[in-house]
Amino acid sequence: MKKTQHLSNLENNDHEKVLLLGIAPSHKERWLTIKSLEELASLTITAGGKVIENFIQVKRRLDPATLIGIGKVKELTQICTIFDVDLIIFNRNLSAAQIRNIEKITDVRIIDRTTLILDIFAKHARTKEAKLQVELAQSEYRLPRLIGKGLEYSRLGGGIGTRGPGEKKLEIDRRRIKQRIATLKRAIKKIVQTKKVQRKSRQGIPKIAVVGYTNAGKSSLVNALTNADLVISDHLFSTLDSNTSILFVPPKHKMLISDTIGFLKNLPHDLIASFQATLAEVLEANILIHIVDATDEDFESKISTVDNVLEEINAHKTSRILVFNKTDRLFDEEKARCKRTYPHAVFVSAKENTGLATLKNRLKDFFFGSP
Ligand SMILES: Nc1nc2c(ncn2[C@@H]2O[C@H](COP(=O)(O)OP(=O)(O)OP(=O)(O)O)[C@@H](O)[C@H]2O)c(=O)[nH]1
Ligand SMILES: [Mg+2]
Repeated sequence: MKKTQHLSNLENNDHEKVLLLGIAPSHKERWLTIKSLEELASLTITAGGKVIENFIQVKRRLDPATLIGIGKVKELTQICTIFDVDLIIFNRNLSAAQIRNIEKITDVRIIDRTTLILDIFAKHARTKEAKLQVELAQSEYRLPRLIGKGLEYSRLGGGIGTRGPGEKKLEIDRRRIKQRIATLKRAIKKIVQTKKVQRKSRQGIPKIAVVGYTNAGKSSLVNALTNADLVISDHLFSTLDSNTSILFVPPKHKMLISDTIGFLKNLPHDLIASFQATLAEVLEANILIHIVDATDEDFESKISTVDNVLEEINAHKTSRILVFNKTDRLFDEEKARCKRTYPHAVFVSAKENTGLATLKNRLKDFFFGSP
């Protein structure tokens, strides 16, 4: 069996060969799975992998041991041999037992969608805030997935001879992770408190937070509006913490604008909860700029994903300005259609600095009323 290894740690083998696996509940819903595999492919590339093949299985009733059933896993094994696949990424979450069952047959390493996202987070975490939050998310994801041989056998009624060291070691691992989670939570709480004090000193200054799907152009917009020097890249989740900059709006207004972590479809609740320190900026904002990549053919579903996450973190009641970005890449008729559908939205290009004056005016009107 191949050893478990982080995708981002593969320095000598930059492009691990990856097969993506999606499960559709019916033929009718197959296109949704195709769409989500496209996103999984972007995530895989961001993590440093190379997508060799996609595998979609239509299955309504999942097999508890292997999800797709032993027959399909065997078929998968053949494909992996033909294409020399190093890693299979499932587009849904798997239990530790499921991973082991499938690995046993395929002899190829298996990871799930959340593990992939956490891997990218670990790769991109630069600040202390981001690093602590990512480690917390990883530990919380690992904890319920720690299953030792002893526990597995005793659950199956294996009895004598199956308990012992396996289970003991497992208990120690579990305790260690729990202790680490507590330490991380304490450290994050400290950051939250420090930030709270900082925010208090800025009381009275209007606060804006930029939210949106990952890669929509949040950091680019903040850079374009202010003179910040935030990291911009075509990779997903380039930003993992919040950065606050000062925004000057003529003639003499000063506001604070925060760039934040991007959202993604089907983010596990625990993972969102781990980013408490970063999301505090969103909760404290007087108004949110919800930025959308106008060139994304699937932007409507991404708008609703962002709406859902905002609801989940209890920020859905905050006022919001919808901003369509990357309009430099839209044809005139596409832009006109979008304007008809979203008459209250603002259309900008963070790259070419267009539409920014309109956005600033909207913010000014919100905070100070129209003249
Ligand atoms: N054509 C075009 N590209 C843009 C525009 N704004 C941003 N981009 C590109 O979109 C990609 C993502 O931009 P970022 O600003 O990093 O996006 P983000 O929302 O901060 O992304 P994450 O932090 O990774 O969630 C980069 O390749 C940018 O160059 C725009 O107005 N037009
Ligand atoms: Mg960013």
